[in-house]
Amino acid sequence: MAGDRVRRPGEASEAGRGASAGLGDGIGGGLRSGFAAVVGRPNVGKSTLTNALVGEKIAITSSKPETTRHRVRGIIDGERHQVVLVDTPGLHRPRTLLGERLNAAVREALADVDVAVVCLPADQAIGPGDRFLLAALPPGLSKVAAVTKADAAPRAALAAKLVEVDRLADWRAVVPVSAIGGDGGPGVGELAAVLAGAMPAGPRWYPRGEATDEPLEVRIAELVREAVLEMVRDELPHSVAALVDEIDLPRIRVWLFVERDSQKGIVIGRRGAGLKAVGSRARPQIEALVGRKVFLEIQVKVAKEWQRDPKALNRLGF
Ligand SMILES: Nc1nc2c(ncn2[C@@H]2O[C@H](COP(=O)(O)OP(=O)(O)O)[C@@H](O)[C@H]2O)c(=O)[nH]1
Ligand SMILES: [Mg+2]
Repeated sequence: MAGDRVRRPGEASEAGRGASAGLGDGIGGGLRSGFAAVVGRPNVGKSTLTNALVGEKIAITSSKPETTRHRVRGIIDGERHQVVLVDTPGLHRPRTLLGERLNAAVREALADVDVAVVCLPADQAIGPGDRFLLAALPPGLSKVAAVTKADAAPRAALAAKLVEVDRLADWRAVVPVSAIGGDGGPGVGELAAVLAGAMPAGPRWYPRGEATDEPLEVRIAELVREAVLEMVRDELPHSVAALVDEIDLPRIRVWLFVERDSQKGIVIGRRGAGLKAVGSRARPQIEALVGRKVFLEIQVKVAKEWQRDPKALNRLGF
């Protein structure tokens, strides 16, 4: 890192670097490169699959819907290809201004990709949500079906599901994948190869070996939010937002926003036990990310109705 002080999101910083870096080894080299949007209903395994394809945790995951709140880019690098994956929030019927902005983010992510990876879980029926999503894809966009959570369905059910999915749309390929467990998991390598083959001739959009273009502050805030999601249940997950206020290593100050005083109590816990649990879960992952020991200072703030407040949403980066 250039210095130990990192700027806050929104300010110009090294992390804000655009997608134009690394154009050196260009089209002449026979390289295939492009963008693939990972789409699907909430909770179908988009972020887990993105991480498995990239080979590094770049997007947080959880069993709670709406875990992914912004577009996360992950990069698959090969000798002769580069696939930029765009993990998206699930497309759904919006209930709040936050929900509307999440949907807008998905539509924007789809506008100029080369292929859509449509995630359909093997252990759930295809429903109106999936059809809504398929209909919302830009016409003519190349589509690959990832039948996710293949490990969660019995063999016969998986075979029937693959046939059902195959009939649903005009796919470039239908690939069953299981993204949990080490080393990617069954189908992940095959899907990566299909995506590489779907890319047009083009330059390397990102420097080789870069797993994501997510700013460090965002990755840290996300790891803290994931730790909170792990701890809480029910409606609270939707109420939590995290923002890195300052990085002054080894000290990192994070603000956790909740919507009500009662939620503040839940997150902090008895004698701070809740916050302590959040810290011990997130800290090792953050230390691995920055490559040194850190002190996490987490402050819980109540921001009433932040999900419906345009100013608060802007501040949190939505
Ligand atoms: N059994 C199984 N569970 C998975 C798999 N992929 C994801 N999950 C679980 O499904 C839930 C939602 O995953 P996530 O990636 O956050 O879904 P997203 O909302 O579509 O991004 C989490 O609890 C994951 O652990 C998989 O391949 N197999
Ligand atoms: Mg997700």
